[in-house]
Amino acid sequence: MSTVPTTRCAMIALIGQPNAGKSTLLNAVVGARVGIVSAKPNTTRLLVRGVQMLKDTQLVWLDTPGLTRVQGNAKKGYSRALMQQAAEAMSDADIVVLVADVNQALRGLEQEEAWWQQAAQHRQPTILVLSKIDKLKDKKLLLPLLTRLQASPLAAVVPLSALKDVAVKELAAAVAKLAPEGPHLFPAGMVTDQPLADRLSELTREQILRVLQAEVPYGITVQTEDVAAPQGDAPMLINQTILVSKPSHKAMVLGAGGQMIKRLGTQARFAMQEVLGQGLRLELQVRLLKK
Ligand SMILES: Nc1nc2c(ncn2[C@@H]2O[C@H](COP(=O)(O)OP(=O)(O)OP(=O)(O)O)[C@@H](O)[C@H]2O)c(=O)[nH]1
Ligand SMILES: [Mg+2]
Repeated sequence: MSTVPTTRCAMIALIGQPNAGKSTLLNAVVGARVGIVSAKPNTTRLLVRGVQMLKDTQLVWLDTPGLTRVQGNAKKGYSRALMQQAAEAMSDADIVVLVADVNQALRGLEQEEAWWQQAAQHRQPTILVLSKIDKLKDKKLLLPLLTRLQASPLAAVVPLSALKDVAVKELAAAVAKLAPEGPHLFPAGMVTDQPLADRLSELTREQILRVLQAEVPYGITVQTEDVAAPQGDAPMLINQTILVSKPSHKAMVLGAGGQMIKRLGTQARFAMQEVLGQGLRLELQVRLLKK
């Protein structure tokens, strides 16, 4: 009698406040730049999927836009935001991973713990990630919290640093243990199902978020117009348009004497080269959206 090898597959939703480190964690587990990362809140706008293989288990991580806490009624605000922004990821997921910046959580612990307890009541197993532990000076502060959480319905609590690659493997192992049996959803070797053009647009938007002043990037969209394969000695050529909504933003994206767009272009090109594993030329133009 022949035995059919069992495979496992899980969809995992990464949920948490803006800036908690969800996209950094996604990139760390997948081992590639799949989601874009910046120090500004609300960097991620769309659902992004990243795929990780652990032996026979395929883990499909769903990165979501951060949830905004509504001032004055944290619980209500959280659940409303969950409904609106992360509902899709949550309903698709077999496992939910809540990501909370440990340094922030320790500042408003009562509210946070109430939310974690509530979130752990969902039908799927829920793991809590306490992120950015590299920034936590006094690690002893974690102990009473971890002890209290042992009594919660959370499937696991994992303190980690995605940036310094501390305990990221432990998280993946904890998740893999909960993965149900099932066929793999993505072919071997695929790290994301995001179309290449969108991924390249996001890499440029990432640089805009990192470099430009606070309010400017939020009104900006990047469109990939063309991706042309290398020809002879000429490398791959990518052409993108940065769409801005205000004339003042156009001036800021261009910078004095075109210095800013040159800098953005160089940095975005480096990121694209890393993702694509080859040299390329990037052409950027800025266009003002007509009202
Ligand atoms: N020190 C430290 N910083 C981190 C870590 N993980 C993320 N960060 C930083 O936190 C900031 C936000 O990271 P993101 O990964 O974009 O956070 P996010 O939760 O995806 O944010 P949104 O997409 O806005 O919801 C960036 O400046 C990251 O470099 C970590 O483990 N340690
Ligand atoms: Mg993000």
